[in-house]
Amino acid sequence: MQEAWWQKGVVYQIYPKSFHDTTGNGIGDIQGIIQKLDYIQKLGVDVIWLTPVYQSPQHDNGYDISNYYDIEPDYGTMNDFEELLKETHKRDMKLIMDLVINHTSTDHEWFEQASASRENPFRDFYIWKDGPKLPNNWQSKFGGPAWEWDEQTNQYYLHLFDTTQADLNWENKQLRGKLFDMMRFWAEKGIDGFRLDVINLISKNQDFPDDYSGDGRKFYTDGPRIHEYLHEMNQAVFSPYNMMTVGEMSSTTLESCVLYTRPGRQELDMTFQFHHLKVDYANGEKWTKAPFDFIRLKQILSDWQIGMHEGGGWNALFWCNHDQPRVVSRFGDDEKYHMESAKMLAATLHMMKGTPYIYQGEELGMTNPGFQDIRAYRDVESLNAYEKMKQEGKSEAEALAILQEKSRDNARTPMQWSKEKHAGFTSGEPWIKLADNYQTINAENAVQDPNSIFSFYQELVTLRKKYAIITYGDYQQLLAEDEHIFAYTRNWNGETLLVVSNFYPETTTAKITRKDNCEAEVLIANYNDPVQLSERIRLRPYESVVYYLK
Ligand code: TEU
Repeated sequence: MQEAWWQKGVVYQIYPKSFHDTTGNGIGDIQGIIQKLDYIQKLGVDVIWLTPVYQSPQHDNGYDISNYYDIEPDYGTMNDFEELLKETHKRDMKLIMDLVINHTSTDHEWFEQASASRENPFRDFYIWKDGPKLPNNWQSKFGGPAWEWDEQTNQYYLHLFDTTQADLNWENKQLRGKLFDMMRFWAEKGIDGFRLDVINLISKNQDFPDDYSGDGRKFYTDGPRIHEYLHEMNQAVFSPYNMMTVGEMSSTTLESCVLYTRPGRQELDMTFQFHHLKVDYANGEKWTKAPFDFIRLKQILSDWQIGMHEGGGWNALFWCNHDQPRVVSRFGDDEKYHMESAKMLAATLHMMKGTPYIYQGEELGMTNPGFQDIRAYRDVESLNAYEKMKQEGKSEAEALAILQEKSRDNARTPMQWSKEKHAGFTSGEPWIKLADNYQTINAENAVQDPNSIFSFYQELVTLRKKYAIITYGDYQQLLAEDEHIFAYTRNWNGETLLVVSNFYPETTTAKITRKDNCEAEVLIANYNDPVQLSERIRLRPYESVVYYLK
């Protein structure tokens, strides 16, 4: 396989709204990112992924774009963006932008045109169906039917997300051409790639059938023409500009992701999949409270490690993003073993094969805020889910307890820079409340402490650069049935990595069968006195050790 720079890279994700505010309006901005570039560079990452900063009414925090060609005024101007790009490149980092092309905002000019009359030339850029009864039983991912009635023209339009996010009709060649032009506009500015929002949903089954066993997703997920569209996009934009691409794949399969990312097919470079982040959904339902299924977590990650390796595809590795609860609160312990468990989770993921993503604040071990009041929540999905849970008979307290664990707002509290007021995020009133642990969990403390979670992430990034086995090695799962330990080996070129992590607060013993007698070096560990490799490794609470054997 041909070597690509991003195979050795690490990506840092920025959610601008919550990163750093320089104007005092309580909303992060592009100048705020520029001020913090040195901090990001210190982490050693190669790429910054910026979630959407295009013009948007912000019903879904920028994933509802009203103008692809300009910057949201709350975040700054095009000049600010160009300065950010220049300053990022100056520090030897790359910048990829978020591309939301499954849908636009209903405030986008195309939709305004399309909904003006049935004869409008833009009508076919969206998906319209006759009423009066709903065209099918598909459900919006944010709750309720996926169809909204348009009074003006007496038809329904499809929206897989919010009612203000209308799905684009990818069957229309002229639309595809316009989207590719827009992508080339950003490529010409010199950006280094794209993260493609819910990109595996763009091709819908044109019969729009009812779904008798689900919410409709089987008729548009990894849909009929998806590979054709991605290849076309690749040839029109990604290949000519030599871009890095990562596709966000909703409810996808391993088989599809191998096809999306196998280099010869010229579609995408890598994919995000979410199966490992549904192991705490009771009966597959997100809005539930359930302990996470550890055996399943290991199995899913291991299957994807092996499957993508054997299929010649490439994984994007992540625990966190702007849609997910904080991992230390989710699979670790955000109180007693905060430091140990945050580091253990990091090591377990970063030693896998793929390109790791660090979501802002993850490197500090930022936690879920545990909001006690529904008025603290901002996210449209959470607010809809709260209402629905109450309608279904849950008490306010029960519904809130679920939001505390599952809400996307868990990831969206302001970045904790210092112990100053509002954690140094803003001099005004933050658009969303902070977690109240910022006095202790903050960047100022972390960067000067060689023992911090931040320093540990720094070390993980450095190791990836130094040891080719982390990039290229294969993967074998060990102790698949063990209820406490996540263990695996990587092999490459006569070298071996052995990763052993205790996911629980009890001490436990890992029995590792070894075929060889060679000396093992500890590459990284989250306790200062890690045990030497033997056939029985005693692991303390949340202990993680990575051994290197040659
Ligand atoms: O998310 C896609 C998506 O389906 C989810 O991760 C979503 O948050 C989930 O259904 C929650 O249960 C992407 C973006 O990352 C997200 O922020 C946007 O809201 C969404 O697409 C629509 O553009």
